[in-house]
Amino acid sequence: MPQNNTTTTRRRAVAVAACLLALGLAACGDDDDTATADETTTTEAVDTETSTEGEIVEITAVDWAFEGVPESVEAGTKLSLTNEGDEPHEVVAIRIPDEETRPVSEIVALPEEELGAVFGGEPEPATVILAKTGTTDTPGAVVGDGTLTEPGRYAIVCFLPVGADDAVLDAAGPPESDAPPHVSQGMFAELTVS
Ligand SMILES: [Cu+2]
Repeated sequence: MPQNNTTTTRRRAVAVAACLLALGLAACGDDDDTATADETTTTEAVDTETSTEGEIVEITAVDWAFEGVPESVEAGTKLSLTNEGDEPHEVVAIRIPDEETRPVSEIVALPEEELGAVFGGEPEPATVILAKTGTTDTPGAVVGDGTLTEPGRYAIVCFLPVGADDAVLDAAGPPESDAPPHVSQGMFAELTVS
């Protein structure tokens, strides 16, 4: 595994964590180009990955909701994101602390400061997968590789701003937008890893 990939992943995770705490800003842009290199390998490498890691669950994004999210999956399951909407979408998968029992639908509606309390102030997504319109996993995973390894409840959320186009996934830095994030339009789901 390339060394600089780890660094980039880490940076991205921190950026996403900051975004989570600033839900209203929806400032979750892709600030690196490393994912582009993965494009050619992700779609065709499915067979080898399933044999070792287990199932791949294909989630579909529309404007603005997730479809095909199972209630629960086994640890080691890998997520894939197909975008059938007219805007770019992302899967941000964040493990919910065990002591938190409220459903995701309540958690995502919390004010920023309470949201910070839920995730201990520094939520680090287990994985983040980006998908431009009309694609599957393009550019793909920018945090982790789409695999959920730790059992528990996960929030599946999209923080991209309403009205954005695919360029936000290529932009350096967060998108400049005052538009509400997709999560505010109902683009969230709950998934249990067992
Ligand atoms: Cu979205």
